[in-house]
Amino acid sequence: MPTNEYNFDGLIGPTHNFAGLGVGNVASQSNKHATSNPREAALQGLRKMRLLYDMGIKQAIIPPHERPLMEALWAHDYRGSEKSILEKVSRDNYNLLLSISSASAMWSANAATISPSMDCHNHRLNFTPANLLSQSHRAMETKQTTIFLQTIFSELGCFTFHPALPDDGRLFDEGAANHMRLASSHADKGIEIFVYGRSIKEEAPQPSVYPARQSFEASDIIAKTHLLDAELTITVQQNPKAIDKGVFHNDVIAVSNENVLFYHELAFVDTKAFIEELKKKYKLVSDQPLHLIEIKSSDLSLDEVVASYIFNSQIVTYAKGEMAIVAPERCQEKKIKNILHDILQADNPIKKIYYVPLNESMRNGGGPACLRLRAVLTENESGFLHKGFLLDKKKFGLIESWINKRYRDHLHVDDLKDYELFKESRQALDELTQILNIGSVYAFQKT
Ligand code: SUG
Repeated sequence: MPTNEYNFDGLIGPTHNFAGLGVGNVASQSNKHATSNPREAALQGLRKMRLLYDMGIKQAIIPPHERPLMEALWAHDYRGSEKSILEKVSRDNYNLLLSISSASAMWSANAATISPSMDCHNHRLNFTPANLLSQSHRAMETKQTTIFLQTIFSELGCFTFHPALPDDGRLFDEGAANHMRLASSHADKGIEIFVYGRSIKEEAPQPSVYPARQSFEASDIIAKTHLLDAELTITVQQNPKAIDKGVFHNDVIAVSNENVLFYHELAFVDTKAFIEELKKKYKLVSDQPLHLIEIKSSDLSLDEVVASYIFNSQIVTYAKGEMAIVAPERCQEKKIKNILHDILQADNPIKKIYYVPLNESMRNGGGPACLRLRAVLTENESGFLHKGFLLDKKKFGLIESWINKRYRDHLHVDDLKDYELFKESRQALDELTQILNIGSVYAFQKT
C-alpha cells in the first residue's frame, strides 16, 4: 500500500526569545538574554517546510502554543484580570514569566513518540505525547500538544492515542527526539530504537555535568503500550560523555531514515554492541542493505558535533531509494561540508544536500530535525488526517503574510511582561486557526 512520511513542523511562535532555559543545552545557555527576531524565526521555519514541500515530501504544521500561558499561573495562585496577573508575575517571579512565555513548542520532535501501524500489533498508528518533565517550561506543552495531536489524528479507528506518561518520579519522556526507526522503506515493518539517558534500575553510567533527560522507564513503557514486537525493538543508552558535552537529546548525535543510520561513534554507551544488535534485528525485517554511516571521533569531536549540529540534519526520501540531507546552514563550514560531501560520494541512498538557515531556532539548540515530528502513514490512514494541518501552496502564502503582519522583529526577555505582546499573540493565533480552518483549539477560544 502506498505509504508516506509526513513531517509535522512546529511553527515558531510570536514570543520566541532567548531566556536561556534549556538545561544541558549549550546554545540556549550561551545566547541567554540576546535579542531575538520572532518574525525572522518563524519565516526561517516556514521556508524549511516549503523546501521539503517542494521536494514532494508531505509537509504539515503544528501551530504555536498560547504564550504567555495565563492558565499556568492559576496553579501558582495568581488571580485577577490578565493584565494585573501579568504585572504581578513580572514583579514577583520573573523566572515563572519566562517559563510561561517560552515558544519552545516549536521543537515538535519533542511533542510525541509515534509508531507507524506496520510496527504495532493492533495495526494502528500509536502515539504518546511527551510529558517533558525534565524542564518546567517544556512540561507546559503537553496539554496543548495533546489537543493538537488528538485533532490531527482524530479518527480513532486508525490511530491509537496514549495519554502522556504520568509524573511518578521515574517517567521522563522527551518524545521522538530519542526515537529512531530503521526499515527497508517507510512502508515496511521496521526496527524501533528508543534511546534513554537515565534509569532507576540499572547501574548505568551517568553524566556528571548535565542531567540526562529521557528515562529508560519511559521509553520501555512506550514501546510496550505501542504494542511493538520486543524482537524488533531496541532500547539503548545514550553516552553520558556526550550528554556532558551538550548532547541533550539523541537527535543531536544520530538520525535515521528508512535503511540509513547516520551517527557518531560516541553516541551510545556501547555503540559496537548496539550496532551488532541492530544488524541482527534488521535482518528479521529486511533483506535490503542497511547503510550505517558512522563518524569517528578522530574525524569529528563531540564539541564539533554540538557546535555544528550536523546530526540534527533531516534525512528525507524524495524519490524511491533517493534521499536528501537537510542540514543547518552552519554545516557549510569546510570540515563539516567535507564530511557531508564524502557521504554524497559513498555508496548509500543520499543524493542531495540542502543547507537551511535556521539561526533563530539554532541559537536555542533547535536544528532542522528538532523542528519536525515524523509520522509514517499509509494512504488509507492519511485520508483520516485533519486536512487543516496539511500545507499547500496557498497556505504557505497566507501563513507568510500573517507572520509578516503579526510578528515582531525584535524581542528581549524584558518585553515578555508587555500586555500588548500577550494580546497580539492571542490575536495572531486566533487568526491562524482561521487560516488553517482548524476550529477552536486554544482554551482562550473556548471561554
Ligand atoms: O529542550 N531549547 C530546547 C531545544 C529542544 C531541541 N529539540 C531537539 N533536540 N529535538 C530544549 O533544550 C531553550 C529555550 C530558551 O532558552 O528560551 C529550549 O528550551
